[in-house]
Amino acid sequence: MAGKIVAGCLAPHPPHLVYADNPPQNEPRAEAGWEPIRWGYERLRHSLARAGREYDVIIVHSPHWRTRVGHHFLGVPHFKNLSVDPIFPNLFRYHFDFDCDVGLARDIAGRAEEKGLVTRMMENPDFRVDYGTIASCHLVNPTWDKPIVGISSCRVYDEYSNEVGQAQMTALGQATREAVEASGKRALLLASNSISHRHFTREPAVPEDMSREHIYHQGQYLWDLHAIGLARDGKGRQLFDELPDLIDNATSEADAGSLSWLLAALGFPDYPAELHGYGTVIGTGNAVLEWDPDPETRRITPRSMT
Ligand code: 2X7
Ligand code: FE2
Repeated sequence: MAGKIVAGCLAPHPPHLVYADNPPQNEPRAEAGWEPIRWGYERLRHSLARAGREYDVIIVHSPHWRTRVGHHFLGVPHFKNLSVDPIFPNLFRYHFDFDCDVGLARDIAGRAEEKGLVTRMMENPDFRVDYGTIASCHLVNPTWDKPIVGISSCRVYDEYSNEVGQAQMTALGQATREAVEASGKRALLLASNSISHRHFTREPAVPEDMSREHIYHQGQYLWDLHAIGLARDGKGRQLFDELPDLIDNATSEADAGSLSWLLAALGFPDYPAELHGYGTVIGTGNAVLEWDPDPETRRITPRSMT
């Protein structure tokens, strides 16, 4: 049987969300915080738990595993270590312990090479997996009962141009889709990405003090709404084509290519995404979005507001 993409999700990774969840794997403790996004993740998990949505593997593309030469893939069957956010070590010191689907990773890498990309398997068993990979996977599947394919973000957008970045992410997305179909597996794809990314430079004394949380800049907020609107309207191709403008104008970490990779893997969806939640974290815009390629299981809340 041919494999398939069960869902593709925009799954942002602010470490604050994991901190506020208080899972046993994370050392720091929080009182609460950032509920609009964390409730969005609850809704996403509920949606993925419905009949017909079962998946065998999670494939995640993360902005915080940045590689200068090529697209790297986690290449060890099991990883166990401590992941620390270098900016927020007070919020994120997470003890991870999970399996990787190295076979599928190798196949994606091989197909990407055939399309002209440089790739590399990351085979250091002591590698400290980045917090972008860990946070998104934790928030979507806190039991970690599925193997992971982890993909780095190659700095092509910075080192070359947005155009080269978009072209490489298209190839990487297509390679991912082809490898999933050839594998016979059901895959869940996660683009670990915020949208707008202008953020505070001072942390409140209590990081989860929600009286201090708000959007940083109205222009950034409008970019968030525009990107979410395109996703909800089924304009995946337009969203992809406008990502270079978003990158340049919304200080966005979409220059990591995660969302471009996802849209390409989904074949630039012309069907709507479900918005599970939206909110800010230290002023950055974060949406939890889900594209379900299967019209039989797709559930969309009708849009009645712009
Ligand atoms: O990496 C992040 C992020 N993308 C957004 C908000 C806060 C912290 O870290
Ligand atoms: Fe980030």
